[in-house]
Amino acid sequence: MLLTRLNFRPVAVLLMMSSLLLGCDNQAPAPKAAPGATVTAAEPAATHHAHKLTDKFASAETLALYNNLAGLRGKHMLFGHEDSLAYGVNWEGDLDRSDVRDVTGSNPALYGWELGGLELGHEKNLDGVNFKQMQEWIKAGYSRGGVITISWHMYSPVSGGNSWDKTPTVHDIIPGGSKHDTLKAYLDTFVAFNEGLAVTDAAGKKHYIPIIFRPWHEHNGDWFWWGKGNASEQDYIALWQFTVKYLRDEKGLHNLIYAYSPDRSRIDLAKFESDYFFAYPGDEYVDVIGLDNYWDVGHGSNTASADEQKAGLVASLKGIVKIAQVRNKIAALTETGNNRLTIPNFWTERILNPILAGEEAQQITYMMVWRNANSEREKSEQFFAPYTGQATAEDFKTFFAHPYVLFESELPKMYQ
Ligand code: BMA
Repeated sequence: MLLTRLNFRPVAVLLMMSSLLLGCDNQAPAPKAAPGATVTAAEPAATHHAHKLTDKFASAETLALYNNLAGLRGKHMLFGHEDSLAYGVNWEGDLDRSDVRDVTGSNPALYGWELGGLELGHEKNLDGVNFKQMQEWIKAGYSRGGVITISWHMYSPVSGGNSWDKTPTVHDIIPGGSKHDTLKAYLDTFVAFNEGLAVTDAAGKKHYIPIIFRPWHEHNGDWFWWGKGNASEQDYIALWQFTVKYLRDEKGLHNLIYAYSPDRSRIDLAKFESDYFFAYPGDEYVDVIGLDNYWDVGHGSNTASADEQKAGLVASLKGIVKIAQVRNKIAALTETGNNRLTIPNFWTERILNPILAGEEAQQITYMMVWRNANSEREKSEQFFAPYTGQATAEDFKTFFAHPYVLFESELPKMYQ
């Protein structure tokens, strides 16, 4: 409507164009194209200037995604699920199925995928997901308008152990370290994976699927080799900054939105900000002010009452929303969930109602629950989204039906 009116007003159009140009952060030299890497869209999207990404050459689609997420603040939150299309609690091998869709009729709005094992040249990730198939699922989700986020439980380049192996590693893989080249080679496997995420739109333009990239997560916990106690704060920051600079500036990846995600269980709410900023890489290297919070939603080791936990969830979300607001970034509950969903009415009682109770917590842009492990193959019960017949399935439908919560079938266009 507005644009149509402006079309008949040349002066208004000129004014609009000049303010867009003035607003353009396009003074820096063109990005260095990586050898062999086909890089699209060096120019920032002309129509979106509300927010800046750490990558000033982010592709138009990537910037649009970020700004569209920002635009939903306070009105909607995307619901996400890890490995949603790959397997479910009672099924595996279907190429187009999801426990979330079995229950609600829609796929999640956000798909989480995990790279652990890619760096070793494995065909499948640490949870048995085939990487080629993962690329297909990523493309399928994107083509339906869904949003993609990727994490990486990387094996240690020093010990060869998995990410829970606490062998000190970080100091050796940052610039100047004896295993720095191994880190580069590991990151190169993601560059190659990303090459498989190029798509051509209806107009014949090639671009890369925007990805919310969430490396080195939960670093304030001590359970990963990049975590507190296993790496110094300074080395962690160097690792994060190198990762961004390498992928963005050296390899020319311009489809990444960088998400930082400490763990709530190691944050004291009384000093939220100082704890949250433990080893923070800096505003120039972070786009999403994230938080992994299993603690306040029924974590087995949390002895606080349900009401105290709800208050903790709200306070922690307020904390990230405030941090994001000051920095003109977006906040997100990057991981959450109640393993095996033993809490009655979990979705409304422990997630939706607390988030909607005040104005601040509801400014988060997305939440994601972790995976529904296939119980037969993994010989374990681990799931965070309900499956058909699961005790919280009905409550999940109520959650799904609430206008605040967006699933894939309800998403507005996120890439324009
Ligand atoms: C963990 C668990 C593990 C899994 C890992 C990586 O939290 O789900 O079973 O291997 O994430 O996805």
